[in-house]
Amino acid sequence: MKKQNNSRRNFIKTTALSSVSVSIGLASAGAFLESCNSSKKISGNFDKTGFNQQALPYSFDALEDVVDAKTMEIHYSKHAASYSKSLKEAIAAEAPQAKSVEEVLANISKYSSKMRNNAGGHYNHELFWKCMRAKKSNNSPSGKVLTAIENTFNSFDSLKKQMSDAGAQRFGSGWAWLYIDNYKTLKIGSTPNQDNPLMNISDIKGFPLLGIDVWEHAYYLKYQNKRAEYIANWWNVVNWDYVQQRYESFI
Ligand code: MN3
Repeated sequence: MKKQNNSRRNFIKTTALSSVSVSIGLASAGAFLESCNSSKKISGNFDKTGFNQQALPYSFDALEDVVDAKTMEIHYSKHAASYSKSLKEAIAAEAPQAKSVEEVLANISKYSSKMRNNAGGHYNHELFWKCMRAKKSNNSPSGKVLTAIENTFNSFDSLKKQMSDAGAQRFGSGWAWLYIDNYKTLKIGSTPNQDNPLMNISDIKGFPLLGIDVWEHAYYLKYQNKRAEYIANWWNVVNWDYVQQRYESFI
């Protein structure tokens, strides 16, 4: 119940700050929360992910100060390409009717470990490339997503600290996430291997807004064992416009 109360408070706070939503009023907010509390499946209105690898939205050397070109090339054209290829094999064998990666992830407990590893791997990387752009100084969120971050974590710096810690403390390979749960509350967490918050078997559940790959293949050539340094630099290339689009598709 505490969670619901917190979420109600956050929602009302966010609502009060939004010029569009001021007229909704508390009665509607209550009805809204009732609908969130139902067993409705987690899904944003965001475009669903297909099974083919999409073109990288920038050149291999575009993030050079933060992610070196060689790492980007191997990561995209070898590691991520192989998740897409193996996912298509698993889809053909186990779920030929499936239309999107999202629907597979929501039912991932029904499938093989090959499906779990590669559906997760493909989805996570397709998201990861779009979550980055060329380095910007003072790179930071703005607009509604910043308001939500400040309401939830007090400050952008606090979000960075918590998500950096989640990534640094993930033992072995995995991902750290900023995601939005079914109560429309922002959360931070991490998952092992190629799991993600859309999987019905995940300990953390929600719609991913931003993810950082903390597998060694994402940083080892440039940073070797210094994962925390890779994460600290990575904040300079986060594409907050894209994170904002994902956020607005969900709220
Ligand atoms: Mn990777």
